[in-house]
Amino acid sequence: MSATVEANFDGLVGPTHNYAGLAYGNLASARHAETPSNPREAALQGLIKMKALADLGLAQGVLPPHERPHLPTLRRLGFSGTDAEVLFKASLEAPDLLAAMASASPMWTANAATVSPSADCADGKLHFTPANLATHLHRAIEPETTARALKATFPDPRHFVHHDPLPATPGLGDEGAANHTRLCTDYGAPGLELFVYGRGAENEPRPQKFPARQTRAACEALARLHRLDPVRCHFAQQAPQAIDAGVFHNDVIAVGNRDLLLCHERAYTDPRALKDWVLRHLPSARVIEIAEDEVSLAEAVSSYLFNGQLVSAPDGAMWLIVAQECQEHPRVWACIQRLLADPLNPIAGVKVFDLRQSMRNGGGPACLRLRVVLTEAERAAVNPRVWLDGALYARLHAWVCRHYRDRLVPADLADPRLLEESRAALDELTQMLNLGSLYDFQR
Ligand code: SUG
Repeated sequence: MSATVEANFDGLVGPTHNYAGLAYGNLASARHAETPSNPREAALQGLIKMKALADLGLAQGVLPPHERPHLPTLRRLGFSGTDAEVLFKASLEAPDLLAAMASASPMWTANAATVSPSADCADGKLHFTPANLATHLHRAIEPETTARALKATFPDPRHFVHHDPLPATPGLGDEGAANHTRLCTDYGAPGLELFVYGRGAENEPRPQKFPARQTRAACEALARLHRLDPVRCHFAQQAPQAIDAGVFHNDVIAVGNRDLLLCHERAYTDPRALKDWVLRHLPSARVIEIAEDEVSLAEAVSSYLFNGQLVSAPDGAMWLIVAQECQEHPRVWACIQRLLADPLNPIAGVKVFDLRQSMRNGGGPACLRLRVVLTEAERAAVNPRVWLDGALYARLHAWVCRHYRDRLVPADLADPRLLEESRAALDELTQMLNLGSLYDFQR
C-alpha cells in the first residue's frame, strides 16, 4: 500500500451564512429562502464533521471563508461612498445584488476547483483549476479568492500547478470537483477520471426547467489542462430529468471512492457506456446503481443520500458519511442498511452528521469538502497550519463562538457591523492559518 492519501479540505462556513434563495434549480435553497439562519451553528456543525473525520485517521484540512458582503464587487457595480453607504444604497436599490454579495457559498468547497492527482497527470504534478461557477452571480465571485486560498494552501510549484479558472461564460460553465470523480485501486496509482456535464453538444438533450451548470466543453478543457491520459477520462452526460428533479451537481446523485461508484440508475443519459468504461479500465471496480423503485430521484434529492462522503480510513475500512436527513428518511435509511448487509459490499459502516444549516441551502457532507490526493512529499509541502487536529479544532471552535452571530435574516445583510465583525474574524483567521493577505480588505 502506498503512503499516498486522499485528504479532505472542508470549507469553513463564513459569518454571513444565510438563506437567500439564490440557487435556481437547487430545491433546498428555494424552499428555505428568507428563513432565519444560524451562522454559528452552521460553522460548528461543519467543524464537528471535520473533527470526526480527522479522528478516523483521515487527513483533514480547512479552507477559509471569503470576505462577505463583497464590497469590491458592489463598488464595481456602481455603488459608491463609505462601506456603510454602499451597503445601505445596495439594500435599497438592489437587495438581490446585496444578497448575492453576502452569500457564504464558498463553504461548499466541492465547487472550489477540479483537482487531478499527480499520478494521473503527464508532468507528475498535482493540478488545480478553480471553478468559474459562471451560472450564478453569488458563486461567480468566488474564483479569485479561491485561487488565492489554494495557492496559500498548496504553495510549492515543484509539486502543485495552479491554472486560471476557465473563462466565465455559459458555454464553459464549470462547477469543479462536484462534477468530477476519480476511481482507482490505490490512491497513489494512476486513476480513472470521470467528468460529468449537463450541457453538451447542440443535439444532446437539455433540461427543460433548471440550468445545466456544467458544460462538456469545460470538462474537456480541464482534462487537457491537467494533462490527463485521454483513454483514462470519460465524459458522461447527466440525465436532463435528473437536473429537472433538483440534481444540480453530479455529487447530488453519485459518489465514488477507490474502485467503488455508487450512483442512482437515473443519473446519466448513458449509464451503460459509463459502466463499460469503468470496468474495462478497472476490472476490480464495483458500480452500485440504486433503482428508482428503491430510492426515487426525489428522495435522493431530499435526503442527499448520494451526497454522502465515501472515505477510506488508514486501516482500509470504507465509511459512508451522511447527513441526518438520510436517517430520518425511512426508505433511504432502509437502502443504506441493505447495502451494508450485502456480504460483497465494501462499505464498513455509516456515520451520521447534523449538517442541517448547510443542508437547508442544498449543501450536504460531500459539498463541504474538496478532495486532494497527496503523496507523502506533496503532503509535506502543504501549508502545515491548515491541518485540522485537536488543537486547531479547539481554536476554530473558540474563534467561531467569539465572532459569529446565532441569527441572520436578509435585513441584517446591510448592517455595517456585520461587515466589520466578518472582517475582524477573517483577519484573525488568516493569521491563525498563516494564509497571508488573502482578502481584498487586507490588501
Ligand atoms: O451552488 N447553494 C449551493 C449549494 C452547493 C452544493 N454543492 C455541491 N453539490 N457540491 C449551490 O446551489 C444557496 C445559497 C442561497 O440560496 O442562499 C447555494 O448557493
